[in-house]
Amino acid sequence: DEGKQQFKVSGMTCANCALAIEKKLKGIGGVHSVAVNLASETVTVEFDSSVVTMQEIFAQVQDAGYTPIENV
Ligand code: 9UX
Repeated sequence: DEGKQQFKVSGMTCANCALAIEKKLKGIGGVHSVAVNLASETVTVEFDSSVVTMQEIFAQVQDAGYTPIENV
């Protein structure tokens, strides 16, 4: 099933942060697209929810050193 979710990320303060999160999330199986908006500190992901969960995506954001805040 195709899922789409937008969430805020705390600690993402420069373009390299945004790129690091984008690369990290694009490396997850089942993630189809990642769009990071630095100005609004939001990330939008499209993913196959039968392959990967938001829980796993949040865990990967944290593993990259950032804090996923909440779904928006
Ligand atoms: Mo920029 Mo982000 O120097 O952790 S990469 S603040």
